[in-house]
Amino acid sequence: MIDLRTFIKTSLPKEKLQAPEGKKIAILGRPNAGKSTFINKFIKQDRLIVSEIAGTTIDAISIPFTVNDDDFIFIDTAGIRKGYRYAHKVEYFSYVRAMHSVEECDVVIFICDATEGLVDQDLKIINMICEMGKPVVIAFNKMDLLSKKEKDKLYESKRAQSSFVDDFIKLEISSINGTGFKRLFRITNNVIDIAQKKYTTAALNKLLNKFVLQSAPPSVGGRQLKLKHIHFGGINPTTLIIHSNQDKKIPQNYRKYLENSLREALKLQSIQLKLIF
Ligand SMILES: Nc1nc2c(ncn2[C@@H]2O[C@H](COP(=O)(O)OP(=O)(O)OP(=O)(O)O)[C@@H](O)[C@H]2O)c(=O)[nH]1
Ligand SMILES: [Mg+2]
Repeated sequence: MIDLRTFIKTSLPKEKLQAPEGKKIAILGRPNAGKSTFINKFIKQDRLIVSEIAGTTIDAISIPFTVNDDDFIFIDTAGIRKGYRYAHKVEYFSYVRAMHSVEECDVVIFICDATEGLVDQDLKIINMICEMGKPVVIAFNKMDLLSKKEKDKLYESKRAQSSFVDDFIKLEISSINGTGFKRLFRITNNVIDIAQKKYTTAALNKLLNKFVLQSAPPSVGGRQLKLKHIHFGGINPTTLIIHSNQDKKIPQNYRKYLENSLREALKLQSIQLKLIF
């Protein structure tokens, strides 16, 4: 009788399987938001199990696909529920795998169940992704279930109007119907390009000079604050380093002014920006 080890050895392909290449898009959200449904509909195949029972997906799964000869990979992840830390081992493992997918990816599409709106747990997950420096696009899913009035309410909630949520691109989709997909994909792809952009010192200095002219730096402790130059430090998060004559003493509101001005000029909506003084 052929033993199991020999059977497996002879059945496996001889060449090592190549890991698929392409831009990685991780799909995150709470359980039941419609993450797997979204991917299935997008790639027009029933690759992933979908059900109305929350917690269907328990491991991160990569799905390669191409659009106009460009390679991409969706990473489906398990929904992250409130209280996952204290939950069963399987759920904690699912959470760790989802976060590992964020580490690996170029961008996250955060799927929010629009019938429930943005809840605290959504903001918590988005915040964890931000702390890992990755860009996030928010997609309100299940829009087919919302009335006109409910759609308006989606943006009127306190959370949706917070300055935190304001920093992200928000789009509407229905994963059952496939509506909103083209726009979501085009914008997500664009976000990847901007998030991976490297900036020259010359271009950044030109911007800094403009901002300083628009609003002069204040005096700190009787000394005029001088911003000398700015240079690029890396991506994910987009890191910019500003040199001045009194790095420690730059007032918070002037830091915020520079941050907002840079965000706007470099079109960094949905992209994490880190300023080092
Ligand atoms: N009406 C409507 N239902 C949707 C839509 N997207 C998903 N659903 C339903 O929502 C339920 C959950 O979908 P899933 O794709 O399994 O959700 P998931 O986010 O992958 O969930 P977990 O794997 O548990 O994290 C299923 O019953 C879907 O049919 C949508 O756009 N419209
Ligand atoms: Mg799923």
